[in-house]
Amino acid sequence: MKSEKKQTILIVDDLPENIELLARVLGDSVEILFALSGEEALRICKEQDPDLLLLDILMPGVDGYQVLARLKEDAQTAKLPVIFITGMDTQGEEARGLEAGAVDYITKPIHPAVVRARIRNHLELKRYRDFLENLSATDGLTGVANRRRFDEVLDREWRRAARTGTMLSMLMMDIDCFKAYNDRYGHIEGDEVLRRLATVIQENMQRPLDLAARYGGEEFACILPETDRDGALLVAERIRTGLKDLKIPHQFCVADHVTVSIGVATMIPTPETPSSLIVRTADEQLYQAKAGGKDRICA
Ligand code: GH3
Ligand code: MG
Ligand code: MG
Ligand code: MG
Repeated sequence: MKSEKKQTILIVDDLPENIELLARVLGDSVEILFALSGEEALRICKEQDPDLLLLDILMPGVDGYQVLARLKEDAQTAKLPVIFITGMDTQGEEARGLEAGAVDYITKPIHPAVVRARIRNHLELKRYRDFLENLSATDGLTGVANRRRFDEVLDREWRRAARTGTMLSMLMMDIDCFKAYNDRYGHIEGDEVLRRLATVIQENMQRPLDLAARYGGEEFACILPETDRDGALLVAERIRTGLKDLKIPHQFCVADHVTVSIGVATMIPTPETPSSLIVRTADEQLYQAKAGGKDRICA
């Protein structure tokens, strides 16, 4: 696997000495976070998205089983791998822990070499899962999100904006006269144009929640949560000029260079309307931009 980024383990135990012992066993090949209670653990899981949780069962307040159950209830944390590390060493307890959804069950006192090996194996699985998830959501040619990921994120952001009553914007972009470009310069050069536009788009989206995706062949889309019409127009204009300023020669279009037309849609979603409404609206605006002469933005 390529990714060399250190993985993060959250150790949860009401006794600091247990945390220290485990941290020593793990060494510095991983980032370590810790929590002294179930409540704190749940908060850190939401905020920091660790790769693996080492979870004590018996703790005052929210115990390990409750932590696991609550993680499973929340889509954001449901898939986080949890290993119980506990003094409860009967087979009945072990079965209960694994049935509750823990990926492993380790009893105290721990054997450092065994614990280290088990954790390493689970981290390896997590790394591979992340790799596959990322692969299945990424467009192979340009590296931006693919259509599947776009649909997922749009749906999530649509529902979130409906809940909070905030504005959601999107851009639909389509390269101008791209068929002619391929015909004149070849598909390899055409692919390079798609990559360069993807880079321009990514460079011009600044907020962490913004998403750039390849919507179809030579069509890209951006989801801009909590962004009003003016904000969306600003992003669109930066992308339009950003591509044009690359001055990629194109003899057979409106300018002498490769250009893009962009449709902008902004709305406050309601729970009754489907998220496809914003796509349709952006599409209509894109059509207007094409009809108006291309290399422009309509909103
Ligand atoms: P318009 O200005 O109205 O958008 O015209 P257009 O020629 O760009 O639009 P049209 O939809 O007729 O053609 C889109 C072209 O995009 C057709 C296809 O050759 C090209 N295309 C789609 N996907 C890819 C791809 O992955 N690589 C390359 N090189 N070209 C692609
Ligand atoms: Mg305890
Ligand atoms: Mg098209
Ligand atoms: Mg086109």
